[in-house]
Amino acid sequence: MNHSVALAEAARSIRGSVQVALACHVSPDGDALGSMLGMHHVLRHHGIASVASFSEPFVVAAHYRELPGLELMVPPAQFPQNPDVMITFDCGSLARLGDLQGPALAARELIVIDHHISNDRYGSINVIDDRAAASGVVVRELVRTLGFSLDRDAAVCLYAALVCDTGRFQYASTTPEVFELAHELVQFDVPIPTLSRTLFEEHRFAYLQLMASALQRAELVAHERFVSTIVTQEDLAKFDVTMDEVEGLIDVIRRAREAEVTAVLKEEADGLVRVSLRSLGEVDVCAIAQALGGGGHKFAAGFTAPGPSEEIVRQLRSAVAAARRVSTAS
Ligand SMILES: [Mn+2]
Repeated sequence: MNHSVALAEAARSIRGSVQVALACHVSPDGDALGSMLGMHHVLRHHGIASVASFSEPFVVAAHYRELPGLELMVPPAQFPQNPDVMITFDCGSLARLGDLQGPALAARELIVIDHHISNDRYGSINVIDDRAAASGVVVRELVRTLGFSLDRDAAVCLYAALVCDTGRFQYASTTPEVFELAHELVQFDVPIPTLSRTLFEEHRFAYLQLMASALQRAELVAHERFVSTIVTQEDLAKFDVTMDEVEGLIDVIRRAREAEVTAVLKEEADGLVRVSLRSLGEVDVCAIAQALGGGGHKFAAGFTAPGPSEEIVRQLRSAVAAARRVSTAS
């Protein structure tokens, strides 16, 4: 099914539905929340009942608090068990739906809206554009295909999706089309300074101190062009910070000029380690993450693995070294 056929199929299915159930990936980021809530606003605005949620832990990180419609979401326990039409946003695999995998498997129609190259196409309709800068871009296309209009709240949500996944219009994904969409969205009274400050700039002082300690602990392997750090449960307790506040840490670590690949390892309470990876482009971190059970994009990917963290760092170092050997040989 090509992309425009998939869009048309998705639109047909949504129009014929009595209720649409929306879900995004666990521990949602700005694109996951923004693309899902953007669609939620549009559907409600056009008289289509919709319900939106994501898996436990059902907590939105504080820096997303300016996204309109957070209060319209329901906890996953209130999500329909057998949805007629379900749409997932920015979610590359069923597993990333967490508690909402059951409803996804039970849904009569499952529409997958995504831009991850690693997406395993688990839907009955897969609207996946790996060249799109954000899932929010795909949502804009779907809204257009539906013949629906954006409203102010939807525009703010899609703008948040776009700025988060392009790193504020700085990553390689920042194409002329991205600026065209941004141009369209900012016609809707988007609170740009407030969003910029809350999404990217502002942190609790306690987090800044945790960051200082994580930076001090960071290890650079200069000859492998690899830098990494670890955030432990002890750190969280010591500084009174929650793991969802730590999301932006990698954007500081990856500034190391000596590094091509950056890894941040977060030791979760259940003993699993959540790993985020970034690359400047020479190394395909999506391939590394996929080999370790995760996924993502060429420049930004992640996976979850049992610890200990030191062992994961060793695995990553050899994977990065192997990838660099391949890329320098070709
Ligand atoms: Mn995304």
